[in-house]
Amino acid sequence: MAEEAAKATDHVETFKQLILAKLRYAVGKDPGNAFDHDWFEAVALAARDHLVDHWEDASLQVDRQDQKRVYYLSLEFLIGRLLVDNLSNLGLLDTAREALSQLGVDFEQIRDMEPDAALGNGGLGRLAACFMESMASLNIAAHGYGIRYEHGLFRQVVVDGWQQEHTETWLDFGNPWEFERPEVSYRIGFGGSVANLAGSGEVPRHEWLPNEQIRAIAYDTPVVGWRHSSVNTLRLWRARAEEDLKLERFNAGDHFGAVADVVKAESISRVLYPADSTEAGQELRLRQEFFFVSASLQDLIARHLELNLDIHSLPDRVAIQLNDTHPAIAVAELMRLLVDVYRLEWFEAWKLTVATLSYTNHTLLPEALESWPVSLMERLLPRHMQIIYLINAYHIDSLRAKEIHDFELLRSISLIDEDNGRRVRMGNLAFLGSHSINGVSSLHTNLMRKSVFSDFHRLYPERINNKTNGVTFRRWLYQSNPQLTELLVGAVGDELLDNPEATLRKLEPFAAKASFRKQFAAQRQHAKRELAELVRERMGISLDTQAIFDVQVKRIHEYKRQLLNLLHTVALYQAMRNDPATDWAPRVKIFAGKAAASYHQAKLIIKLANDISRTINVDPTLRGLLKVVFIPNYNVSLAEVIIPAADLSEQISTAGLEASGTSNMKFALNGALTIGTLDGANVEMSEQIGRENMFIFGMTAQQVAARSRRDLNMSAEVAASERLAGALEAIRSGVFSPDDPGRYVGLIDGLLAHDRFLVCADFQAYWDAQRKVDMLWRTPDRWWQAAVLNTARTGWFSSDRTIREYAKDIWKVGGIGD
Ligand code: 475
Repeated sequence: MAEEAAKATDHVETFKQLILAKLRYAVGKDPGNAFDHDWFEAVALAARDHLVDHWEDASLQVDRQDQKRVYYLSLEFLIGRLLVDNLSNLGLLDTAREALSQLGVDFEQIRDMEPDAALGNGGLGRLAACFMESMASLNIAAHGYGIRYEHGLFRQVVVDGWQQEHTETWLDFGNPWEFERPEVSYRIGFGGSVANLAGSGEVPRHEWLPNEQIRAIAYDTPVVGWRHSSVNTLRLWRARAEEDLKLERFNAGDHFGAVADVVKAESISRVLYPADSTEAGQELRLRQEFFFVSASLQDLIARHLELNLDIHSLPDRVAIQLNDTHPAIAVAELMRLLVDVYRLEWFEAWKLTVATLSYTNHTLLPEALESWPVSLMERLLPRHMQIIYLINAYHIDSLRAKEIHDFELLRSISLIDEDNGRRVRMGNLAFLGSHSINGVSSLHTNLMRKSVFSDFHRLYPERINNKTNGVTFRRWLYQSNPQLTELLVGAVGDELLDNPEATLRKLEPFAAKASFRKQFAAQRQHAKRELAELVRERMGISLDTQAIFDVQVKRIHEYKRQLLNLLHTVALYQAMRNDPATDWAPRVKIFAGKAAASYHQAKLIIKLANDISRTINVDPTLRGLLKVVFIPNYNVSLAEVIIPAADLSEQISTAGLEASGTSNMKFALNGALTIGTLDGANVEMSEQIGRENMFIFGMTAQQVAARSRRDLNMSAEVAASERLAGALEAIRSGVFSPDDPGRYVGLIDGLLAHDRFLVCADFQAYWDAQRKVDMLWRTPDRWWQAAVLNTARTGWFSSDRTIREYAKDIWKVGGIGD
């Protein structure tokens, strides 16, 4: 023990010296004049040195063992902060904390200096970040490929209850984690024409002659796994003009014209599209997609060939995962590279393409399905458009050869949609060009088979498979909730940290122990106080930490039904006022989330949450029984504070519409009870956790489908419920908007006339489930028993489990040393 302690002291001293050296020589400051941000940078750079050492070891190992590599192509990586993540996975968290404390610096304070890397909108982007961490932890040789957006997801500011979007500026103080690699750069073409060249014999050759060329420059961020098992690379591309300045034009006095090309080229990596679950549909978006796909494919093929490998062995050495259809143009670009550049014969190229690519679908919402006008594609990517036509024609030929002539079927699987002004369907392109197509929960995958891809599924029944999402426990338990982690380790042992999937189960018997439940509840109190402190500081609202913290945090979208939660809030408010004698359980309703800038209905829902909050929070007749807060600017860092503090997790989407959900898993892992519909991964959660330990309510996906075939006028549902009618009427008549009583008339009338997401239809079931929540809260023994069981039974939702399934079923890769 003494020896170990001496070693730890040694480490602290060494790390302290490293921090001081970074502060002095990399930041250019002395302890005497350093600001918090300077300290943050010094510590990050010190940690980065350690990353680099392991990084080199890892890449040497991969080369030596000729491992198959995984490439995860994603337009979004919603990373958040990296300091604690990196220190923790390096095993340096305590060392860094102690070193800083000896230097008189508060670790928590400098940790807050790091901006979130918000290069994503929501679930899809955060999943990519969890996967990167899991792949490193599992020793899988993987690269993430994406765009280094200069501006990530907008900063949400709430002014008078309305969302405003402000430019996000995460790079203002530089980014200590990344390495710019100016020598790793590729040309990306746009536009122009296609030359027909005489090929060998009968086979014509084609060459794309773009009329616009820009450059993609690589920026590498190391991604370290748990206990620095391995270090992978996230390679993000920045767009640059070929030439910084047109000198001739400048000299002729045209100062703006001289840099116009630069502005146009660099706009590609300027900003993340803020639409989530809606298709963006603009030329710049298609440019972003092609830009990062082309750079990534050129890069990975160059790496493959550098290892003296033949292009024909690509699928043996390389697996490329397409995160949704955003990178689906990869199908055509890989074909172009193989046929036009590497001169492979078409069908050989097609075989390699399909064997290399696989595609994950994240949503069935029709408004999210990507398609591009043929005219735009022809103008921007003329050779790719030809290739898409050819793929389509050969595919239809192959079906006809199998005696498949059904016109409707051929129409539905076509890559070209002829009904809406000729568009390229990116989902169909991704399906046809991939050997594996996966959904993200069991229900979602089954619905994929029955809906969007039903015809493809009939033709290729072996292609669609399920990979239920998961979350990384390192970030979403160990880092975000160290108090709970300590309690769990105390109960089931250290093994929890290395093998949580199996070890969490050992917690089950502790649910029956009163003393453990008490500690579990005490830990929650601690987390709730921290959140209450944040809310007080940021919003000046004080919260009762003895109340149920009832939380819905996610993108604002009608299908996620924040409106259902708000209707319950209003109904509860009215019930509490009308019936003060009832022993109501005290509640705090917590909302957070961003709305797409152009999504008016979602922005109105944010305003409504704020209007309700303003009215309810000051009503003295409630005696503090109910509070409502909408916390602005939801992001990864805020989630890390909110989730550990939740008692109740709201997962209430219209069944059949949430592909999986991932915050549902994070909440359950931290011991919150879920109130939710049988949607997405909630279904599998209820199988693992037990329905008796959740509050499941509402229509099933099947019932939703049946109800939606009738008209969606809700008069009957509303007439049947005085409570619902009362809540709707209060909102409609301006009780919460006295400054503008008509504000919600359209919203409520719309809901009554056409309730697309069945808010009214599910209201009564939701209300009843919420009363069960109150009842359980009144019997703390039972509540905390269920809470402990939630944590104990959520091990299966680790993204390590998900990634192992991808590795085995889709990528056919093992970890280093496996
Ligand atoms: C699902 N984003 C969740 C999560 O699988 C699921 C769409 C278009 C453009 C930009 N972003 C998007 C999504 O579709 C998205 O985030 N989907 C989400 O993926 C991970 O858990 O249910 O809604």
